[in-house]
Amino acid sequence: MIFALATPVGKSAIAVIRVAGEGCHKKINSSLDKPINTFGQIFLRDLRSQEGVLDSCMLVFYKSPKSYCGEDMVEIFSHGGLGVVKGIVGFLEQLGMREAEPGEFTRLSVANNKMSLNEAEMVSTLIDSIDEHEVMLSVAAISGALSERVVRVGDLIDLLRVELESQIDFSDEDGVNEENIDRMGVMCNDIIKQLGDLRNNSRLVDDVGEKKSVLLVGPPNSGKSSLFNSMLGRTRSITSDIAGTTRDMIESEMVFNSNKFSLFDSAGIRDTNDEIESSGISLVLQEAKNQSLVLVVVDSTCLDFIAVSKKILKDVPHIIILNKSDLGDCDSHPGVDFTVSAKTGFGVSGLVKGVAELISSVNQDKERLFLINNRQAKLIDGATVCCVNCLEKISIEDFELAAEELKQSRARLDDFIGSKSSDDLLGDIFANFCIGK
Ligand SMILES: Nc1nc2c(ncn2[C@@H]2O[C@H](COP(=O)(O)OP(=O)(O)OP(=O)(O)O)[C@@H](O)[C@H]2O)c(=O)[nH]1
Ligand SMILES: [Mg+2]
Repeated sequence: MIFALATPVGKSAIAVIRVAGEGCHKKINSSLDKPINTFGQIFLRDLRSQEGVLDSCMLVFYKSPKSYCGEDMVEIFSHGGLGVVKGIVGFLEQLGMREAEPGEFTRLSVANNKMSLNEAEMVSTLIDSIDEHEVMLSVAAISGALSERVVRVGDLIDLLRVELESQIDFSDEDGVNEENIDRMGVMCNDIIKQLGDLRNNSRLVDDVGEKKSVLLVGPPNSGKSSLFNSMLGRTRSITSDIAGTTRDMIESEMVFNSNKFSLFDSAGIRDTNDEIESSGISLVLQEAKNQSLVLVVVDSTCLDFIAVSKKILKDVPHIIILNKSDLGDCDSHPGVDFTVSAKTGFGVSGLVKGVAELISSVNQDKERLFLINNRQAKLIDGATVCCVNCLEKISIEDFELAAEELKQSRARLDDFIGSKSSDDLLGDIFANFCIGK
């Protein structure tokens, strides 16, 4: 029997402790003021050790196979204090249970055929997701649609293998039938196309969980730091009328309508012969290339900077902001996207909204249906290469090698779903999970 704290360690309103394994219902029931004999419903009970009541908790019993991991399970919702949780954990150990390893519940779920390996991997991606779109994609990846597609391609591979094997058996006797070769070519091409579609419809998990970043750049004194503070709604960066006030990059986190991003204030960019300063400036420009979005801040004294920055930032998503509208010059200038005043707050809320919208659309290919990780992408790519090789072998009528390539391709799809995965591979994958999942 295993147990794990499923919520983070720390003071909180409630904590969730999961227990799994044969006999766990009986063990827990013997420690309750009144036993629970109904599954999938929540009950309020006192959990007692020999010393006395540990906590008054809510409990749900799950009967195998109808549980997250497919085994008998109990979920205990206790008060979230460190003392309470420590007491319950110690008590479960006394009952002979051991603490689960990271991802052990999900691993059991794969072993018990509750989910495929690729779906299990997406459970940890879902937990790492920080925006709604990522959540949507990872939930879809867990739901099984992708696994079904992969299984279907696997079935097509099996069909082609049967055809190929029969060619190997018969070609000696009757010679090669051109029609059969054509048909096998069509089948193989179809498999290659389906694998290609899968890959093109998938977004790589790499950037999931990575926070988006927004950088303010502009000439000295244009009001970058003032705007930075105004967007945050508090003073975080020092401002002054002395050019060159900001020296280092300053970061602050912003959340707007569930969009979370890091906002950076930077040193002013100016033409300079000073070596140290110019290397600082090229650092800012280099940084600018790695941002999700760059906000170029100018005022009416430095409108030339608009053309310069547009040239430098041509491959980076950016917007041009004309600051200090309160000084009177808020005529529309070509290339300006937002006119604001950091001093009076004019236009700042509209700017924040615009930035949040742009951020949530950057790098978000809404067309993509599936989310895959590097391991899964490599397997699909590998399976495709094998099929391309197979097609070539079919064309030169080397059916034995063609069948071998297909076997390799099939093995990769099996690894994708985890139907025949080794313990080592499973160990590596689940080591990255959180405890309690
Ligand atoms: N009137 C007016 N003054 C502003 C506005 N925004 C900033 N300022 C003033 O402009 C000066 C420079 O502002 P900062 O925010 O320090 O400018 P910065 O771009 O961060 O400057 P560096 O860090 O030196 O590159 C300060 O005196 C600010 O009070 C604005 O919207 N209107
Ligand atoms: Mg500044």
